[in-house]
Amino acid sequence: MTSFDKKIFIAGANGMVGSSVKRCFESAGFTDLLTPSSNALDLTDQKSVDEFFAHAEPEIVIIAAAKVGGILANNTYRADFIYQNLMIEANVINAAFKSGVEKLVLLGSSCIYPKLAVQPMREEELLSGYLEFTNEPYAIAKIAGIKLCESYYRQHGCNFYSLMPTNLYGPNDNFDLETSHVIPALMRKFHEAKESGDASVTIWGSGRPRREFMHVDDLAAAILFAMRIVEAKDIYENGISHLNIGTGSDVEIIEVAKLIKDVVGFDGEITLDNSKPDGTIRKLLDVKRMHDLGWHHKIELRHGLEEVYKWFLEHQPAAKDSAIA
Ligand code: GFB
Repeated sequence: MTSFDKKIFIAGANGMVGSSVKRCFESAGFTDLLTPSSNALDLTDQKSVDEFFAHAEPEIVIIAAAKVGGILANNTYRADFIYQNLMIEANVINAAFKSGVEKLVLLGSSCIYPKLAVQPMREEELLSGYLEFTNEPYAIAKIAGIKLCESYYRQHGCNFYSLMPTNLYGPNDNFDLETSHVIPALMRKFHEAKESGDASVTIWGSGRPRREFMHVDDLAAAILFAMRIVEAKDIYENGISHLNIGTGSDVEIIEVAKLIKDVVGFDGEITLDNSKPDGTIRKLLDVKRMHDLGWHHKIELRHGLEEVYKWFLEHQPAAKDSAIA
């Protein structure tokens, strides 16, 4: 069992994932959390990262820092997504190795799997086919991160491994309409349409793709669970390179749109903008391994959406102006 006085560095502690990890670890009783802001520590700068590790000497590292965004942001800012994510992962993982960190957990995304992967996607599907074009740069960077952890384990015996969450939503999400993921975008669109009495709200694509959505607090609980009981050797010696974290069920985008419309209380129509990309038609994770270990998600979609809408109402307009985490 991880003792409560371990010095834990949460990289990206101000983002949606990192802030949830911080809340979760604090309420579990961990007292020595290092949570520098991105202004205080630029993770894309190797020298700054090396100096931080030499000075702060964290014992455990959770990499929740990443350049993230929805389908359009991934497709548009392709260079930023691959460059920044590669730099963050390489700098933090190498610094963790050099300073003798006991355990490191890197977070990725279900978009690491091939576009046409067998559904639900088992961990073994990694690198079995070509990627979805819209998020290929981000996915390549995250696959590089997985392989960095695995390589530091295989060459140096480091206790470093990766967890791959499904599509996430939650408080502190990015509500910018161009760069956000679908849930915050639709929540804001339906809310603003309700406020201004609009007759309809337009959603991107055909509405037919399916996505698996998980509340970020379920991910934070999974990270804590894994940090306590999963070692790198449990993963790599079983022939896989990471563990999936998800709910095990998915919905059509049009269904989630109707759900959000209902939660927000918008009475109008939903129209489709087919000029926008659909992305992968389906990406449902197989979460059997985490279930077998004893972890299970707790927050069902409808309830999670209601909670996040409450949060949005309390935090707007600041939420609307939030930048990419
Ligand atoms: O959430 P989203 O941007 O992420 O889009 P992805 C999911 C689906 O919702 C796509 C549709 O089919 C979108 O076309 N959609 C409908 C919308 N209306 C909207 C809208 O107003 N905004 C947005 N953003 N989507 C990202 C990847 O893919 O998901 C990343 O690009 C990462 O690499 C992340 O893996 C979790 O699931 O398509």
